[in-house]
Amino acid sequence: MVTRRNLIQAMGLGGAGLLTGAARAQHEGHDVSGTPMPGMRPTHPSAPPSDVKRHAQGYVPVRTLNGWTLPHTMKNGVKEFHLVAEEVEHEFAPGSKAKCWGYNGTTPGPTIEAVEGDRVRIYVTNRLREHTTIHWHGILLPSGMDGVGGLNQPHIKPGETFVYEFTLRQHGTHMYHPHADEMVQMAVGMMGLFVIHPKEPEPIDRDYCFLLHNWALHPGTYRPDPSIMVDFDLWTFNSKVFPAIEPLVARSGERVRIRMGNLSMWNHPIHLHGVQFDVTGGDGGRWPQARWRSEVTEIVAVGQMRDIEFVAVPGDWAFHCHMSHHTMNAMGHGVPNTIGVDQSGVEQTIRSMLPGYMAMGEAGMAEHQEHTDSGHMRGPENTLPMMMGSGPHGNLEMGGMFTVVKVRDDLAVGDYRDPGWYRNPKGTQSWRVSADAGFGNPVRRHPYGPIPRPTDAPSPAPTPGMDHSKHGG
Ligand SMILES: [Cu+2]
Repeated sequence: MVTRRNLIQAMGLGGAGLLTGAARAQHEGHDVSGTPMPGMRPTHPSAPPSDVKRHAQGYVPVRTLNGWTLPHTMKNGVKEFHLVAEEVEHEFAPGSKAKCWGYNGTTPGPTIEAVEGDRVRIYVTNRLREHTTIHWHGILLPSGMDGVGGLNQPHIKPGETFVYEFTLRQHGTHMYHPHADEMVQMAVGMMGLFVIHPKEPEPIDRDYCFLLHNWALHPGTYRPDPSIMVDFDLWTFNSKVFPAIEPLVARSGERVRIRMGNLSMWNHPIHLHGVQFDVTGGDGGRWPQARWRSEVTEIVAVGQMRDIEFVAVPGDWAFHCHMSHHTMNAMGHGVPNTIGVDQSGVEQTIRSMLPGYMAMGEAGMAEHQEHTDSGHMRGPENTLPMMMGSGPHGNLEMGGMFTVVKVRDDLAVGDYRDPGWYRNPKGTQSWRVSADAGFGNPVRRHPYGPIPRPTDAPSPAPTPGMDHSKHGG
């Protein structure tokens, strides 16, 4: 069987398929039935609510990346939801589909959205061929509603429907996932977000959320392998990889929150370019401001939730996991290191045994995307190239947990459509000044020789009247 470990060895650092351009966003179920509320722009974290469209209960509905919000019905003051656990067909990006398990037709399942104080009743129908349960991760509830199969309740057998009912006594970012055959059911995509808004409206203009996950979808296969513990093939925001992850769009000056939950097997240091964000909360709700931390990278540990907030600054800003293998697609950790190796003599020999073999990687791996995008290097079917995606200035050479925060001055309130690429104002973009590698003769150090020191710099004159003996020289 071809695994991620030996894929690139077999292909000579090759990949498969062809994928450029941004994926289309799909949004359903966003219930924005409320009336606009007047007020100032909430660029200050404690500013009054803005004029964004709010739900009748006062909150700005969350925007689940590439996902959707589960509609509910009201029954005598109780919010009723209905989740269906089932096998689903899923596309990570054009070129890679899989048989996954999820809820109501998707992985992740739809986001459940409610307000602190709401009473919720959630039906769970099991259309899998094995039993399941749902655990409401981080939510304060009676022990018998906690969803651990065998501990808190009998398992939900195939064909059965159970009901969970509890009152929401908190607000914050939470998750739901099975607590039955958990290793398998989570590895193949069963998960979802459960967002509880506070009763008092928060000064947030755009409220994004997604789940971090990893998948062992070995090259050439269609079912994620649940037995893998370390060496995963795909790293996803809401079960999508770059460039199929939709951008996070905002208008300049808007206050943006991004809620992240981690149901993968790794911790992910999530990094945002362009701003210093505040880490403002998680499953404990929006923290008091004294507890906020200013960061540019925040680790979202396994099983954790993290909320970050920032005021949007115009531009196209990369937003990604900083584990550099997590911004790649199917690749190999066991690839021989060919950087600096002249392979010109062996390419023909190997090609006689492995037709189509290409010697690559002598200068680095960036050429990988050119070979796969151009289509003259093909790998196993249903397998994404290691790096993909192109921007206005060339290939991005990314994959996995990467997308772009796109901030523009001229967006309408509540417009989430992809605005295209940012046009840098004149004089604010890096430019080429020379094509000569010897340009400028900058100071360089020789690895083994004496360290060059500026010999002609005047030694600093002692400050008159200062006694240096008291300062140790
Ligand atoms: Cu990561």
